[in-house]
Parts: sequence; structure tokens; C-alpha cells
Amino acid sequence: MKKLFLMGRSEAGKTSLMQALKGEELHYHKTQYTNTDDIAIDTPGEYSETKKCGVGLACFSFEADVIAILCAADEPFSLFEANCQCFLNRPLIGIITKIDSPYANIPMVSQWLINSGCEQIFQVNNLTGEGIDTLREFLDEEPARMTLEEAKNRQRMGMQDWDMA
Ligand SMILES: Nc1nc2c(ncn2[C@@H]2O[C@H](COP(=O)(O)OP(=O)(O)OP(=O)(O)O)[C@@H](O)[C@H]2O)c(=O)[nH]1
Ligand SMILES: [Mg+2]
Repeated sequence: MKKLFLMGRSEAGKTSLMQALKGEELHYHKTQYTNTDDIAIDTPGEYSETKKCGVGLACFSFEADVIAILCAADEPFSLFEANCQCFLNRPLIGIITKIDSPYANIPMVSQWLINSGCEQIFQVNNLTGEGIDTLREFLDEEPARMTLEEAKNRQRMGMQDWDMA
């Protein structure tokens, strides 16, 4: 299973998504620290919201196979600028939560995530589990393993490590 790294503003639904992926009943738990000892790496929203902590996101992300920017469908603006994938050496996906919100604007949030460089976008409702299976199937695919030499060759050709050679 691919190890997922979650970043996004506080209350976006990162911890709820982890609980939904594990098939747990949702229970509120404010994330206050980051650890790698779970199916995904959950981060406090404040890391994404605070410039001084933001660099920690890049460091922690190296423990993961895939990075997700998580945005709730009813967020008023995106915290993440264009081409965020440039500071990450991992594939970047977007996850839109709270698709059930009466204020959801999925086309707008999708566009933000595309602008930020997300290769794929998933839509989920953590409360009902809608969309969770599709995300789980994607995560269940084993990440491609390669040698350092193979990775360096791809980089020399201007490719991402995970691009098909
Ligand atoms: N309607 C709806 N509510 C959701 C959904 N996902 C999460 N929530 C609610 O949003 C609130 C915040 O969820 P969390 O998962 O704690 O958010 P977080 O991103 O982990 O927040 P921090 O730990 O502060 O970074 C909780 O009350 C959840 O029940 C969703 O898909 N739909
Ligand atoms: Mg949390």
C-alpha cells in the first residue's frame, strides 16, 4: 500500500479521512503532531497555514510515497500556490473532502488543485464513505520501486522519478 501524506488547512478533514480509510467510526481528534507510524502521515493544519512551519511539510513528505493536498469543497480560497509539486519529490494528488457541504464548489476547488500540480483528483465524503473505495484502490497499488541509478537516469532526462521510462 502506498503511504499517503496529507496536508491541508485545519478542519479540512485530514484526520477524518484517515479514520474513513481505516474503516473506523469518525471521532473528532485535533491533530497536534506528526508521526509516520500509521497508514498515512497526518499533519496539523497549522503546518499548511503557517509559513514558518510549512517547510516541515516538505521534510515529512519524504517519508511518504504519494503526497495529497486536501481541500474541503467549501473552502473559500486555497492555501496552496501554483506548481506546488516543484518542492516535492513525490507524485502529488488532490483530495476534495466535504463534497456533501451545501456550500461545495467542486469545479472551483478542482481547478485550484490542478493549478497546484495535482496529477489526479479524488472526491470524498468522509461521513458517508462516498469516494473512499476509489481512493483506497489507488493507494492499494504498490508504488514502483527503482534503484538510485534508475532514478538518477530519469532525472538526467528531465523526467520525474515515477514517470514511465
Ligand atoms: N460534512 C462533512 N464533514 C466532514 C467531512 N470530513 C470531515 N468533516 C468534519 O470536519 C471537522 C474537522 O475534521 P478533521 O478531520 O478533524 O480535520 P483536520 O483536517 O484533521 O483538522 P486539523 O487536525 O485541525 O488539521 C470534523 O467535525 C469532521 O467531522 C466530510 O467529508 N463532510
Ligand atoms: Mg487532524
